[in-house]
Amino acid sequence: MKRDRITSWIFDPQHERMPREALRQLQLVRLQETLARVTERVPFYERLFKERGIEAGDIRSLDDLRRLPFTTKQDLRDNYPFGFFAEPLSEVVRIHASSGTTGKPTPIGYTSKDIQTWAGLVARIIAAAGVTQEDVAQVSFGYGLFTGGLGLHYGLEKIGCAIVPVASGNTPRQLLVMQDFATTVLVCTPSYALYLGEMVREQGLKGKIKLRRGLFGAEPWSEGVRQRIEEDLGILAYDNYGLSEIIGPGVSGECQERQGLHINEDHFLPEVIDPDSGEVLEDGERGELVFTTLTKEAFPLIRYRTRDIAVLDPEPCPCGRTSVRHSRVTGRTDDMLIIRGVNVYPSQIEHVLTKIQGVEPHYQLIVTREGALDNLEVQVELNSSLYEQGATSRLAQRIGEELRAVLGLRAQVSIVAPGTIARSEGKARRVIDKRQLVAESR
Ligand code: DLL
Repeated sequence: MKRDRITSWIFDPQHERMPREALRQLQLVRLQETLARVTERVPFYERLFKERGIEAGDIRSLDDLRRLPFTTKQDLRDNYPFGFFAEPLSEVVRIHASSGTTGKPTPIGYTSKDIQTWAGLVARIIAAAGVTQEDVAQVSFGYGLFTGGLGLHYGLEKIGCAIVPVASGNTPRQLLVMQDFATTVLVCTPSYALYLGEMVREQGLKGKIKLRRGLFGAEPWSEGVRQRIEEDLGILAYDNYGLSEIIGPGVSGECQERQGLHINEDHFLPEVIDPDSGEVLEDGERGELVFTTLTKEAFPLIRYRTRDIAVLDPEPCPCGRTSVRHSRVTGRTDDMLIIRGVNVYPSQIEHVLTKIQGVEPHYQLIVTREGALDNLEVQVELNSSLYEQGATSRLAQRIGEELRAVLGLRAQVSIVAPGTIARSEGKARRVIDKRQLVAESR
């Protein structure tokens, strides 16, 4: 019964505001248990620890974690499909897979307890964003191997929301459901929210919808995109982060302060490392997020390198939660483009574009190579009135100057007609790197 769930959904509420020392103690106990389990049950770890002369009992403090080796995506691939499972398939009740852009997807197993933990952690994040059982939630994430749809679904259900599992795609139907079912919470990728917001604006639907909150994640997005989504849909938008290998959504999310994403630290132990040297960085230094799972049964991972770039902030949050926060994830180490020797993240370009009045947050980056020289083309849309006024060359020049100031790189800016850039229903594909296509076709 829905009424029963209202009181029972709160997941380990004492952990969210636990004094740091007690939280660290809990992490240590859970880490030691996890190490004992993986040494016993995952041949990869058993072998690796043996090679390094490490025994599970050697890890006596959280600082000792640094002695353990990292786990990488390649390790998961090398043990495809089920080599990292710490439980027999008879104990596994669900298998998702990470969205492999190249090659085979990585299967991730969950026991029944993992599924419950996951729902509890997602519910925490949703509640921190101010969603309650009174809400009607439209889940416009894909349901399937991707963890977004079912992950958010189970968390919302735990809170007691009325869920509309519309899944991704079919935008006219999304808009219909939004109006007729009076949905109050939208759950999808920020790029799809941007597209839905554009449709709401263009079709003059804002007065006909009841949305009040948005839970967006699964890809990087900028403050500029947040503002645009909030204006178009009349909502407050919250960022949430996760990755399939670690659990899916539910790793971290923003509270009402929206000053960083609280990590569910009683279940995931975070570190930030220098992606080149592997050295652990101080809090406040930007680097690659690394997570160790502390309670996962079927798919525990030790020091998993996410390739996601962020900064950890241990300062207490005014909301009272004691967990460490991380900054927005601005991109992945493997999203970084190297153009004429300059490192460029697509998120830096988005940041520049969304700050210029009249420029729309719809863009695509096309990288080509002529001879030995790389060329970056930034295709971008203007709002239709500026476009119709023919302000294109003036604005293209201004965008080019601002990009040059930020990136230290000359880019070719092409203003395209409104609506030309493909809109995304899931994770946006912003970069077309034709250099790779040439290399791959050889
Ligand atoms: O995207 C899990 C998820 C679903 C998170 C729904 C939040 C909401 P994967 O498909 O395995 O899992 O992709 C994980 O997506 O390593 C990041 O690069 C990126 N990512 C996820 N959330 C964010 C975010 C899901 N809030 C990969 N900001 C991660 C930036 C994000 N990047």
